[in-house]
Amino acid sequence: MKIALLYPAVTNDGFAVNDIRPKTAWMHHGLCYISAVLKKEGHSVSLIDLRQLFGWHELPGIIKSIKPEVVGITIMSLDFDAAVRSAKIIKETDKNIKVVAGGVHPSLMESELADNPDIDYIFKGEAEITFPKVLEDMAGGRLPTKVITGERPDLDTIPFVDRFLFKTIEAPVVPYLKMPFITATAGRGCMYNCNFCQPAERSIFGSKVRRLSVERFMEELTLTKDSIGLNSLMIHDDCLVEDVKWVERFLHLYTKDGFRKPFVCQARADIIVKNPGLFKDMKRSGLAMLLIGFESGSQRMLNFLRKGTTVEQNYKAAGICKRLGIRIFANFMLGMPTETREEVMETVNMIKTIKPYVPSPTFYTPTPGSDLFDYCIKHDLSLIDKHEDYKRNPTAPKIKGVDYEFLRKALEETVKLPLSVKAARKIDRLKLGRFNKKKIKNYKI
Ligand code: B12
Repeated sequence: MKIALLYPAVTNDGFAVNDIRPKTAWMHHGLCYISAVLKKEGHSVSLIDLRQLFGWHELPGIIKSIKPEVVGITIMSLDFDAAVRSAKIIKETDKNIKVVAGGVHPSLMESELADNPDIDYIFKGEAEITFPKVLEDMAGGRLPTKVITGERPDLDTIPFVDRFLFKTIEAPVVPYLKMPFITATAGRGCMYNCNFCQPAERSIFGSKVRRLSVERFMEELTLTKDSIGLNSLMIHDDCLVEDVKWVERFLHLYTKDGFRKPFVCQARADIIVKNPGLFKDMKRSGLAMLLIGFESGSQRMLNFLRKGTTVEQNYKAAGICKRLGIRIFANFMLGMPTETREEVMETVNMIKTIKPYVPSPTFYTPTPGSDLFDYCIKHDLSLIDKHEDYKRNPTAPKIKGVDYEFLRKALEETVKLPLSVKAARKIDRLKLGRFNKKKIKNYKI
């Protein structure tokens, strides 16, 4: 069959601007996995990446030129409006095209799409096993039920992600990482229970974290290195380091196979404090930066968030990273329900003390499917009335009763970086600038 996969992520990124289509943008791993299985089954797959369009006016022409029988749209909560607008345009262009909505938002908020006449099927959960069967049914004239739930695959048995689906080049998360930079997922799910996320992740990926075997993951990296090149790597998993044995084996093979390329991944403060030796080994094998969910400098708030870490661990973990020379990308939130001004300032002081290479603040945003989202609804606290407000950037107010003027001022203090960090970032930017000019023109995908 002729399938088009549509990535509607223009809420954050916007359409192409200034008459230039973006050359760099990250790929969507969910769509790339789907593309890989569908191609393996013999389907023809194309991508409609809305970020590459100059505006909505281009979409009908693209649909007419591809002439897909099915369009699969992936939807994060913030991109809901762009996704349903795309579905409407697709149906107006050709009402015979079947539209399937999948991804995080349809998996968690099926009811918001149930009555939408432009969405034929709502796909919940993972797609690799079930979506091809749905297409087979459609091709054979058997109509699937409107709501479909995907079976969870054994990750070692599915094809590698299709790294050629997206035409953009992935740009490094921070300038000092060299291109070709690639993103990868080694597993799915998260064993922790933070209330700002769970049980959403469990309901999509199950309660048990599944990871590729290290051997299979290395096979994927080797293939990537040989086909598009690999000079730095970001592993997207929610918490890669939760499985210490997996990481140890990974380090062993990663260095043995001669990679030693800088990589970054996410971590938690408690794991760093409990396993400093692991992080020393990671640094030796190329770990360049850790994205750490510090979340708050207030113990009461960490408990309220069910984070399972302590403020003391936050400080200690930062100290360990500093000693090992691992840059810190610090994720933290302000404006949670019940948070006091003093607690906000505890977070500000923590970040000022940690002095991360990248301070990454968010205004707490209740996201569907999480217990804290339900709490906000129950207590009538949510100010979110448009899907686009699900973006977590510290811009728009999210929670009733929170003094956002105060938060903005508090935030200004956390992003005032010390001179040493500013200088390091400037040098990194200069290095990247030189690299871009030299290499990007010759970079073929
Ligand atoms: C990597 C990542 C990113 C990366 C890259 C995103 C990308 N383009 O892939 C970056 C850093 C850019 C990012 C940004 C954001 N992210 Co993010 N991100 C993730 C993360 C950690 C991994 C995503 C992933 O690759 N998963 C693995 C793949 C295989 O799973 P998948 O994409 O869900 O796809 C499978 C199924 O869902 C399904 N499926 C998906 N699409 C479709 C479509 C069809 C047709 C079908 C049939 C099936 C199907 O099949 C796929 C294969 O089995 C997830 C957490 C997580 N564990 O998933 C958060 C997550 C998706 N992000 C989240 C958020 C909130 C954001 C931001 C909004 C944050 C912000 N800045 O405000 C932005 C928005 C980005 C945008 N749309 O513009 C939330 C989404 C919550 C929600 N309800 O929408 C998550 C769930 C984190 C969380 N627990 O809160 N993110």
